Amino acid sequence: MARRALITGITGQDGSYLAEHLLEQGYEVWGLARGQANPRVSRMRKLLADVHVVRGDLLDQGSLISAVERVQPDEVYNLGAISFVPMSWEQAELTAEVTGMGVLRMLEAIRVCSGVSRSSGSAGSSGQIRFYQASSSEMFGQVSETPQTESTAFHPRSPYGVAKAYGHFLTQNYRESYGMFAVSGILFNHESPRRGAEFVTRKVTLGVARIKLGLTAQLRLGNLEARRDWGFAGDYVKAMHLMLQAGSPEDYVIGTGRMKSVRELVEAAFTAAGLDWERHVVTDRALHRPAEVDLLCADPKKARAQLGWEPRVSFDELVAMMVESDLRLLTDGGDPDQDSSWP
Ligand code: NDP
Ligand code: GDR
Repeated sequence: MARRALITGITGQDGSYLAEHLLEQGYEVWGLARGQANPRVSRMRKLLADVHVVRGDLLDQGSLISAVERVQPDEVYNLGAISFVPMSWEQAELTAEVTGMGVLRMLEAIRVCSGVSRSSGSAGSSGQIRFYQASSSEMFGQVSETPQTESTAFHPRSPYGVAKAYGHFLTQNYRESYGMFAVSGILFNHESPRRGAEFVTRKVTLGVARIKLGLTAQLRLGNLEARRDWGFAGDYVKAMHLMLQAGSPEDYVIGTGRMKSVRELVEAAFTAAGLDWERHVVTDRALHRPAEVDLLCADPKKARAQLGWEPRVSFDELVAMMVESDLRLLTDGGDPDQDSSWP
């Protein structure tokens, strides 16, 4: 019988790549979708016709229990979150509820449905549901060492980072308290043509495409000096799957081990379209964050050694892929804020 996976955050960037990857592996894939008329759910249904949809919300404990009861998954991937860091200052409480407490609700749904009792603290005979939590390099925040490994201390710099740290420790705690197969992937920034337009990579590649096509002349950005370890989302979802196939439940850092600044990202994207960035980019203090994460760089040695995982797409290939995709999208008259932003 096909293995069954339940993915929260199915309408997001990673949800789509993970669903495609699991379908290729022969899984029956279920996506948890929220809202009564969520346009992102219709978009997802069009592109991922083989994914089954179950209704639920990370804010609603009962809905998660019902979803797990209905789907009876072998594996649960918790990708649902408020994931845009600036929004986490504006809606700090909601971020704590969805990105932090949502992890508790999902773990509780699994615990209850697998018959794991609080007192015995061990998995019931109904079989073990394996759980993946989407942890983030934002938990490192103000870094104490570079590159960052699985044992680097956390010093989150945003309500988002704090909420992710809660989910991370809770996942560890459910593993230790109940013997659950619950793991966290500490993933560094990963991007793709399906990245939301609010994140800096996509904002830049869409800006480049608009300037190239004469739709605008200027791109307004915040801090150009921040440095990140950027990889391709399609590579990273494979690591999520590998973590749940491992012999024992452990956490892993996933990234490329290479760091670039926002300035270098901008240069690469404008150059890919034959443009001079200095003629078009303006910086705006209003786009700086109350507390910035200056640099992040992964040490993915453990994932390479234990999972055999390697990133395949280089930074330059990623930027070229995104610029090309956005040029095609806008040339074809697509609206990046609507359904057509997905190739
Ligand atoms: P996206 O922002 O693209 O997707 C977020 C998903 O969360 C959407 O499907 C959204 O659904 C869903 N969601 C939001 N609120 C709720 C809720 N109340 N209940 C259920 N689902 C909800 O994120 P990514 O795909 O980029 O990232 C996936 C996960 O990985 C996130 O948890 C993110 O924080 C984490 N992460 C991402 C990294 C990256 O670089 N991309 C790096 C490290 C971690 P809806 O359509 O209904 O809004
Ligand atoms: P990040 O991604 O906060 O790292 O979180 P984002 O692309 O938003 O920012 C990266 C860096 O770019 C700087 N920056 C700008 N950012 C945005 N969005 N818009 C701008 O105009 C701009 N100008 C400069 C930022 O200050 C920052 O330093 C992403 C999300 O996917 C999280 O969910 C995930 O956990 C982390 O990556 C790892």
